[in-house]
Amino acid sequence: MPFTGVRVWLDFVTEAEETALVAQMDAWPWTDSQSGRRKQDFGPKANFKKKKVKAANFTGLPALARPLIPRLQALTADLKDFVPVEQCHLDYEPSRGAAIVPHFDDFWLWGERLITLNLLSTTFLCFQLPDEPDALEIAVPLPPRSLLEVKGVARMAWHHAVHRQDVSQRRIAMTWRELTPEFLSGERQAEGHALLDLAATYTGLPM
Ligand SMILES: O=C(O)CCC(=O)C(=O)O
Repeated sequence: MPFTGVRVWLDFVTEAEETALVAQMDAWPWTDSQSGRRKQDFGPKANFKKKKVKAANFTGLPALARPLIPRLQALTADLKDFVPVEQCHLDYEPSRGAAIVPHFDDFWLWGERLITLNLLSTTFLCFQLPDEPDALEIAVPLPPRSLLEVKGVARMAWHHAVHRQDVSQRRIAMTWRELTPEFLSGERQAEGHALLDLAATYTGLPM
């Protein structure tokens, strides 16, 4: 199995921007999540098993993302049409043993490209094949303030994880997800476009 589809850009934000982003996040409540993580979500509420999605309490992406989205769209010609409909903040602290187990992100609602801004400390996003997790692991280093894109084979065929031992200091991941073609131009485009309009208000608060 080839390993392609991962790119990392260093220094996507400055140290001053990082400090301001984290201060803004910490001014909002964090919600306890699985495996010692805490989270803040800005996005539609989805039932992945029943394939149902609704805006529910979604009030848009947060204002802090407004300058970052055009910046990431300008990184490559390929990212020009990346329009996020969800932003999720995950807070990892070593004292809570925070981690995320190997998994795929959903394929029905979330599109091919996952984009993550890594804040505060270095960690590794580790990739392994679901059928042979012990055979090989590819650890992608993520320095603070770097931006990661996962797409293609890395997104579709490889599980990704953050291991507990790779969280040595507080670390925050800010992840943006796009919609699948079904919601952009296919059968469910009316639903998809309503969610995109909401996302683009940049008036969101964590749900
Ligand atoms: O913390 C990370 O960088 C990965 C997060 C992740 O895998 C997810 O949100 O599905």
